[in-house]
Amino acid sequence: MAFRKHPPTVNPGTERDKYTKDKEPNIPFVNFQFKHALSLVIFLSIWFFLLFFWFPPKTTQPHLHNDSKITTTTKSPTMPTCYGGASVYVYDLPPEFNLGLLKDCPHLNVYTDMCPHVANSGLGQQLSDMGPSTSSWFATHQFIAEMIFHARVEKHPCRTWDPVRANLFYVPFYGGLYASSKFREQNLTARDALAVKLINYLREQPWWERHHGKDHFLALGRTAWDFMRTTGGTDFGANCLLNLPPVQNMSVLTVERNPWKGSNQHGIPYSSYFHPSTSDEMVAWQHRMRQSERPHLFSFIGGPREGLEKAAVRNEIIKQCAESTRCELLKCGKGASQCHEPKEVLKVMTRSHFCLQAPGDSFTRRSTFDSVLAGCVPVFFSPHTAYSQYEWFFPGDPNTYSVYVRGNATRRIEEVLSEIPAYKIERMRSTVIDLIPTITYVHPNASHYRFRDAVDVALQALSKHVQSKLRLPMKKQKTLVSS
Ligand SMILES: *[C@@H]1O[C@H](CO)[C@@H](O)[C@H](O)[C@H]1NC(C)=O
Ligand SMILES: *[C@@H]1O[C@H](CO)[C@@H](O)[C@H](O)[C@H]1NC(C)=O
Ligand SMILES: *[C@@H]1O[C@H](CO)[C@@H](O)[C@H](O)[C@H]1NC(C)=O
Ligand SMILES: *[C@@H]1O[C@H](CO)[C@@H](O)[C@H](O)[C@H]1NC(C)=O
Ligand SMILES: CC(=O)N[C@H]1CO[C@H](CO)[C@@H](O)[C@@H]1O
Repeated sequence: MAFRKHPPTVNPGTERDKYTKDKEPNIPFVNFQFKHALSLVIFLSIWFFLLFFWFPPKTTQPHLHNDSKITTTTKSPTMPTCYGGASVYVYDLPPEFNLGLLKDCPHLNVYTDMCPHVANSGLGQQLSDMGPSTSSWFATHQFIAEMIFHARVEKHPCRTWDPVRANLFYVPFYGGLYASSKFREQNLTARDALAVKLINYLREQPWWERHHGKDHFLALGRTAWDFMRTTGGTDFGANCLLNLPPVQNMSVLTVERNPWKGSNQHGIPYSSYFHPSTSDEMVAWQHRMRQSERPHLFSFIGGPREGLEKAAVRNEIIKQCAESTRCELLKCGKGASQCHEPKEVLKVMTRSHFCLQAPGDSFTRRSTFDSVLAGCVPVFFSPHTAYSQYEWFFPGDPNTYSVYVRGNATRRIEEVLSEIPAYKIERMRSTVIDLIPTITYVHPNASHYRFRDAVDVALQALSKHVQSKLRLPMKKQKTLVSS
């Protein structure tokens, strides 16, 4: 099944503690030797303090080498927590902008019936054959993150019902589903109608005025190209949502941002298939990925593309993988194929050290996130497949979690990968596995989950971003409330 994403019509050429201090001893009653011992204790304590501050223990994502044994110096909460001071007001939009669209689920995508995919708040159909913690695996559609995001934010600990207190205003428009239902609409006024209506609705809201919409945001499950129609280029069905002037004041979370014109766009992960409800399930999965036997050096899952210059590297990759004894190839064709079976996809990826991520119709791929979930180190052929996209989610140094191969490398991919020493592969894989919680969309009803998931990370980063954009301390914002 060809899920159409879009050829960006851009010219890359224009690119641009815990230390318990002994109880204070009653000094007059201590004998001489005790005093010496005391001095030693004090000396050692000071030394310990110095070491502690010079080499502070890492308090970021704990390194989990086994289930339930969490080695961290900060106590992790067991219950969902609002991190980073985001306070999110969720607009109660007229249903035509979100849930109402689902009534017509057979026609939300010109290529496929979306009804099974919009089920379970966008998680899709539950998978029964995924081993333990079966209730956390779903056949999640690649372009459905906007629904899952919405379901997560509705029950999120950062949600506020009081707009006065809010520092973020979430506009839960199912823009991706709307866009894909109108790809074949020739009348551009009709194609853009709901997007235009949404923005007019927003501008009439009292909370828009407070900061001219700068604290407002959208979350979209399709690529920015689907909402940035250009005049004069090929019409691939995009609407004009992200080109509307008021939207320039908002922040837009999208699975693929326009690296050149998307300064208000922020990449969020595509949703993979794992939506755990408890931390234990996550830790158990990470443990499984650390233990997984990986007989293949690399693998590729995907189909050839015709006519697209950017995808030329795909055909080369398929050829090289097919010719290599160290590569596992899961080729996608037309119609039903194993490469759309979550179980088959993950099987291939959990058996490889490296997973090739060739650009397809657009720069990014859901496969990048499937690969991370499988503990498989991603190999990129374009900087726009991840590096210029997901800065909130991936480490700043690409070499710590991925391999970059230049698009027209004349050397064989196998050669490049086989030169990477085993200890480096191990280190990268460990980083990748530590990233799993961050790129996961936990089950919207999860109540015993302590890691930060994709939505937690996005809300925290966005709230920081918006506050710096407004250049106002939070307290001051509250006094500026319009009545
Ligand atoms: C979450 O819980 C509600 C209330 O029990 C239920 O209606 C809903 O289907 C659940 N969501 C999912 C995705 O299972
Ligand atoms: C295009 O759609 C708009 C809004 O639905 C409608 O008013 C207009 O008449 C249509 N134009 C044509 C040429 O059909
Ligand atoms: C966008 O923000 C600017 C101020 O930076 C403001 O002048 C403009 O009116 C805003 N646009 C809308 C549609 O509110
Ligand atoms: C890569 O290939 C393109 C066209 O095939 C060529 O224009 C470009 O110079 C090549 N880049 C490098 C670094 O070889
Ligand atoms: C020492 C220890 O806790 N080992 C556990 C590590 O995780 C696996 C997988 O859940 C358990 O089976 C081990 O008992």
